[in-house]
Amino acid sequence: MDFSLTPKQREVVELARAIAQEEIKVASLIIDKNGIVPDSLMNILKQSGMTQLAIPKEYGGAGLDILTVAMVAEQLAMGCAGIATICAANALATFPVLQAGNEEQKNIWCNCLNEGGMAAFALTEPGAGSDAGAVSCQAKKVDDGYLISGNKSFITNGPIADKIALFANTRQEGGIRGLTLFMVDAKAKGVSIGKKEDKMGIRASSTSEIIFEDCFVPDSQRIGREGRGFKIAMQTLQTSRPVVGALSVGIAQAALDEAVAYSQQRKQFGAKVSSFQMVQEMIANMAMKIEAARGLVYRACVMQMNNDPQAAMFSAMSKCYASDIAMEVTTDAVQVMGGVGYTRDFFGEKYMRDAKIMQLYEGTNQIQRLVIANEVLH
Ligand code: COS
Repeated sequence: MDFSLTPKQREVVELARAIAQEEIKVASLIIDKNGIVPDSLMNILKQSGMTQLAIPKEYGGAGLDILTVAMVAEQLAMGCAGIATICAANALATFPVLQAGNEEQKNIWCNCLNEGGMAAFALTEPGAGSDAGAVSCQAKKVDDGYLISGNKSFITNGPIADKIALFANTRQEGGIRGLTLFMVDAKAKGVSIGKKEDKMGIRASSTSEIIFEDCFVPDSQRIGREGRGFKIAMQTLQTSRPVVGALSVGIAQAALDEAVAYSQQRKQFGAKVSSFQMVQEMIANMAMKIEAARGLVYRACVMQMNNDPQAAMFSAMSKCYASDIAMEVTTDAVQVMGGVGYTRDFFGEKYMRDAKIMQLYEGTNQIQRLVIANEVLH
């Protein structure tokens, strides 16, 4: 399988690496503490195209394929997984619009992001997490449009979004056959931001409730047919899950690099701790797991690009495996670093906190295993 990039794609990945190392990583411990991303850093992300990763050439973007998007996400996560999540969430919200929107809708959406706008993917609700079909947010048909009412929760980019890819139910009785996608302006009347979450990790990324109270959305902002929303959401998550895998690989690689550097300067018993075989065993295992995960993530991306019939399973596998190893590797990195890794003055414990969400968002790893088992058993 070919993971090679064109010179242009390689340039974008290199740019992401430079931004991650020179602009993001240096600021990330402070951002992690106060949860505020400076405007200057947001501007760098916007001007460099990092918040528009999913936008095709014909809509004014760089036209990156999903493999390149994943490689960029991996690099950004090596700087800070919270910042990388801000960019990845814009892509997640854009995928369903590109998948099911008409020309006008795609143009409106992409122009907004190209001009520095931010986006949120609003599927989850207090009562609809893993059970995505249980969405109760209602879209009631009225003349020329819909009145939307309901609460969305744990929405990444919620507080900073300009555009919302919103899944609501056009059937009063609920159920997946009523799920419908809308493109909603975050400043529209009847849209407000509710509770902002105080999270364990990825603290650079803001997460909140979004509340809809009789928000009028015109017919022209319904994306796809009524009742198509569940399939659009599933296809979107299938596309995006390898990107979560890539974020996980980035966190794990950063943790390994940190642990290696520390082990090569820390001395105990008169020798560098990297010279001890028990530490070497941990380092070797960490490196092996990261390479296995990276290979699986890249493979899942190429399978999507080739419309391989097993793409959904590999997407789930890549997200599940990479996030599980990110948790293991970051935990071991703290172990190698000892007490220092446990303090907030160093990156070790941050990587561990950031890794945890990768096992949870865009479908818990239990859900990924259901998708995999379903495919293997049928
Ligand atoms: N692409 C396109 N369509 C898909 C699909 C995919 N990857 N996966 C499923 N579908 C379609 C199926 O083809 C089926 O359509 P038909 O009814 O026309 O046959 C429909 O969706 C229902 O599929 P299925 O019966 O497999 O769905 P389930 O209700 O069993 O639910 C899970 C499947 C549990 C896998 C799904 O609810 C899920 O992914 N949940 C996690 C949601 C999530 O990730 N939440 C995180 C919040 S978003 S950040």
